[in-house]
Amino acid sequence: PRQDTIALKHGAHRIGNRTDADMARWRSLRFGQFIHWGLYAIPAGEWNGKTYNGAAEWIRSWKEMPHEAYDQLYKQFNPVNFNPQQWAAQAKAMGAKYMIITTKHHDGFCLWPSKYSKYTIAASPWKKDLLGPMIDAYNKAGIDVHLYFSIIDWNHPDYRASLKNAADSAAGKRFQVFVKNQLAELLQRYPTVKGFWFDGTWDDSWKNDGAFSDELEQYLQSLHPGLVMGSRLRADEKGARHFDSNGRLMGDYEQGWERKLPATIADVHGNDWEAVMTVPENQWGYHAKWMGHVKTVNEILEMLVKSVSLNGNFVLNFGPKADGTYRTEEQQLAAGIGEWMKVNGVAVYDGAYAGFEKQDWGYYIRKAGTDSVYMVVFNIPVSGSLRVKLPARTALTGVTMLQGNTALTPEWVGRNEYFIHLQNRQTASPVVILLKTEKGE
Ligand code: JFZ
Repeated sequence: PRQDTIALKHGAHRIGNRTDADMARWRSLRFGQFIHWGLYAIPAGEWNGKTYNGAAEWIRSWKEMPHEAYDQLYKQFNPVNFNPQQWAAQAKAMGAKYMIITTKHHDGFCLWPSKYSKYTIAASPWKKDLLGPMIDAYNKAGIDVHLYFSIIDWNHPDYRASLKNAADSAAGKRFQVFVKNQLAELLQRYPTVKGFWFDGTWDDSWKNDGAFSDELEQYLQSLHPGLVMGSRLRADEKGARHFDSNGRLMGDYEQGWERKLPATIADVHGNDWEAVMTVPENQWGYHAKWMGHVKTVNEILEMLVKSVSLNGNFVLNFGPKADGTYRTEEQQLAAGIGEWMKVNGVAVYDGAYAGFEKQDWGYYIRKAGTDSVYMVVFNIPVSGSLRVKLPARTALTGVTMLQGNTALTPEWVGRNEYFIHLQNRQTASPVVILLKTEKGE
């Protein structure tokens, strides 16, 4: 193993991926649903007849919208059509195995009745807890729940982006106590949660106190052993984020893949990782007017499959409306993904990097720890023939297309190379082919 050159107290505390059962479970789920839901769903990207071109959940920071106006929105938050069972059923039908919910975004509004803040769902016309029923419904549907929590809090009087004087430092200390209290409260109220998804950790006040985020991570682990927390939480004592000053990953998985994916297995350095993706270019919360390109079912499936083929998890974001319903585009997308997953999801769950030479037709995924490798074909070549190059001393013993459970006869080309002929097969969605292979001498 490589020698670390810099002595760190608050750097990585583990080399290599976690090997415990809680982490193995998270890793096996592979497909998650992100939900951004909060007060920003009310303006929905519009204020005074003008459209905000930025991300809807950031509208409070738009110069056109006065903070005072935004900070009164909680008086209108009343999701009368909120049906957590329906939300969970939709996620389950899509094939998601875990869900991440914004308990509190940068605006500071809490979806649970926190006793440490007045700016919560309890103060809204809805009055009742939203998180509890949501977590219950998802858990009942067999879906794990993780909690998104923003460190940036635009509503809290003690939040500072940077600490410039003694008064700021005192506020910063009070804010740290507040954060610790809220997180402990969440774990105590919702003991089935599997992890935290931290965000808003890029300000100097946070980056420059690596000792605190390190202590916080250990505190949360002590309250709730097994919790999964990504690399976005911590900084080391030199202010390095995600990777410490020796280049080692902090936290349980690499959490920097935001609206982008690694290109090759070399890009993930052997670490667990997760990508989060928006449906339009960059909207997390509900925006009434999606602008620009909106991703299709096949595009999302390709991102999911590519992620799993590179040992990662993939999380697709939804931004429900203020009344608790989903826009039609998201409903249709979820249904379309689910239709494919019903037949082909077996290639995704518990999937891993296969170790086969990548071909242009798509991606290989290995069912972790087995000899089963799936080909997920996105590009059928003009010839109709898919090249399969097995590793040395490996024989191909079976080829089955999942759709229709059709056995295919491969053509042996030479050495460990084969062709699988799809001829001029037409397909509207990715084709999955299960390869059975055997290691020889
Ligand atoms: C953050 C939030 O500001 C945003 O509203 C949303 O919640 C998203 C999931 O997270 O945005 C980020 C965070 C990190 C990066 C980019 C946008 N990043 O690491 O490139």
